[in-house]
Amino acid sequence: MTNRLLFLVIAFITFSCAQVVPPEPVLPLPSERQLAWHNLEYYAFVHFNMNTFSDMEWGMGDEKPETFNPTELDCRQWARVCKNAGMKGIILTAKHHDGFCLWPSEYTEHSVKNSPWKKGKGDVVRDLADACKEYDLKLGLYLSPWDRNHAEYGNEKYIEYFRNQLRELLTNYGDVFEVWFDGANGGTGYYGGANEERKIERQTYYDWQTTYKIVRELQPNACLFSDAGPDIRWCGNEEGWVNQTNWSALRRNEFYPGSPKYKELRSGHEDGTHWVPAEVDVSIRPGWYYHKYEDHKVKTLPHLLDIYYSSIGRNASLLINFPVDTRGLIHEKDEEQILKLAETLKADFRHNLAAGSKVEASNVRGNSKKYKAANVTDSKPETSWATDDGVVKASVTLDLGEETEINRFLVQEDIALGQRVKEFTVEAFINNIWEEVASETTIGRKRILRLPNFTTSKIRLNIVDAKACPLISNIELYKAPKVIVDPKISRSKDAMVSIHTFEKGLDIYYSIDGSDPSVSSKNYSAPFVLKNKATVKAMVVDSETNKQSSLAVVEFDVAKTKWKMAAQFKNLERAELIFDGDENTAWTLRNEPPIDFIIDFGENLTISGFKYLPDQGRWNPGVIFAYELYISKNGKSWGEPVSLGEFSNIRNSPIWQKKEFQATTGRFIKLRALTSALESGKVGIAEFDIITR
Ligand code: FUL
Repeated sequence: MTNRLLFLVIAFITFSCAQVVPPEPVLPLPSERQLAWHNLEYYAFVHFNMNTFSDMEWGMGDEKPETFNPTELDCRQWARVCKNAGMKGIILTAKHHDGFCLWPSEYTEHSVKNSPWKKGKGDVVRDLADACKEYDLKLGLYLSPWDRNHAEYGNEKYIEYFRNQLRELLTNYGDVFEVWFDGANGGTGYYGGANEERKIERQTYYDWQTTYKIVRELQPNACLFSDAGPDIRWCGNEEGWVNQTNWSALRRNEFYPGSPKYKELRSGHEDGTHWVPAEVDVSIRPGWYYHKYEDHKVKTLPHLLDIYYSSIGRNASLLINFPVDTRGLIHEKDEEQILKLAETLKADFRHNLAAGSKVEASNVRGNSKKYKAANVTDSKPETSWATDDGVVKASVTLDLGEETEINRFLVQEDIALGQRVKEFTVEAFINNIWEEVASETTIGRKRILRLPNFTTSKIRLNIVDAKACPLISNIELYKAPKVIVDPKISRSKDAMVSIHTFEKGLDIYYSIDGSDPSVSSKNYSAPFVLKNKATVKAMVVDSETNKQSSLAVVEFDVAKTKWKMAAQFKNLERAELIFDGDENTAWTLRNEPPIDFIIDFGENLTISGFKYLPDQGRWNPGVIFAYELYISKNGKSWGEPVSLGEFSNIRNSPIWQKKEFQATTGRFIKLRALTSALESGKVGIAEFDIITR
């Protein structure tokens, strides 16, 4: 190119760029600190404090500092797990509702300084701050506004105390990226020995504006979290999701910590006045704190994947909690599951199939290069495709150049200029016809659609409605491999065996003769009848990749088709739940033990053992401890128990219990629950089964 030509080209580009007017921002806008926070996306919560040792979720405040005594506390292990999981930071419960402080606060004696851990010389906040630095993670702090230990809770003096503690935390531990203020506030407590109920005026007691100023002054880059922001809002549930429609805008002044309209936090407001994006907080176990009895209830990979796609995939950030255990470590089972999630996400987003595609749009702002369609695939978040003012209906088409199989569609708006899109669809060019594969509402910072697999050579994003001209910064396409986890095998009362996979389109091979199934075994297509005693083994295979799950094995005894609860109970329909083959339904009795459960098998059976699964609900409402078991031919004369004793450790480990005894023939069985394993004194049954000879 001659110099003159080069000059003309440069002059033309400069001229045409100068011509195009940038899109007006759509209010409200995120602040710099919020934009930085958005980019973190995924980070950890750690609930570890006095409750870990008192085995509670909400301590009363009268716990003794001597009780806090982790044996192997290692914040570097937490940091290592979080780093390996792909998380960007850790938020620690420096003080929970029971008031115990993980740092040696100079304003209270109720802290680590009076615990045996490190002979009172320890500081968990310091240890974590150091570990985060070492592993290049951000540090966040949870300071409970409610304090069931403090004598002055409810009056002005407590607010002073709370703010002093906040100052300590925000001054002594380096940079803090997020300050977490819980909405749970006021109620019964120890309160320095008063042991009473203290109600506070949620909207005024804390004078939050003054507290926020302290955070701004000491940690100007920290985002403030609460039900009402001001920077980040709660997502309105603790299960791990936001609504598909999710605005980062909120009519913030209508909210305060603990306000009753929390369900609106799941969607934000289209006409929100402030930028207050949602953060999804969820624990990897049912509880926030560690309880041994939840060791078998760590969320599985499919569940964690659902959470990921229902939070980060829906314009929210994700805060997954680890209930650090009494050793002071993230439990092995929690680590195993979170790493499985990390590995699966890596595979899901390994190859961006949109890269290198030819991109065209129905309208480009000022016909300029600056807002050109190809900006959506240039992997630069700062460049976007935009349309002319007034053009909200517009589409951008990616020509992939060849038939490509896809099942994930990822799209992002340039939120620095506000969240705009109200409605969009995705179409694919399948067999020479444009077919709609998704119809959705908001996008925001990131939207990821999990779609069924389809093959296409072109894909199109249609913006159907927006607050103003759309600004799309990024589109990515993926083909995530199928998730291969063990299948679930169950049998209903009417003897039908079902085998379930997490994903559709996978093959299940099974056997009922005890042999290990292979790809030449029976292929499962629908529930089948299994009346007799048999062991069902099943595995899942992805025929495309030949990837196999490990074996799921369930031993079934005789079917329960004819079984009836023969004892006299008011609520006999509930009794059916213990035969239904569903471990998640249970029958809990109102009365306290001793209680006799008498079952009529409808025929004589020779029995050499029984199995009992207690209620699997979060709070284990009914668990039998001591028992006796009788067998009778006529349901009247029972004789001596064939088995008696206790389900040792059932409170801590409410898993299947199995008891064997000398084979005895009879038509009736009586399980006498003698005592409960719980303080509530209640007993119940999720599933009951027998072992026949
Ligand atoms: C709730 C608290 O009451 C729970 O104990 C837990 O800390 C959770 C993150 O927030 O509101």
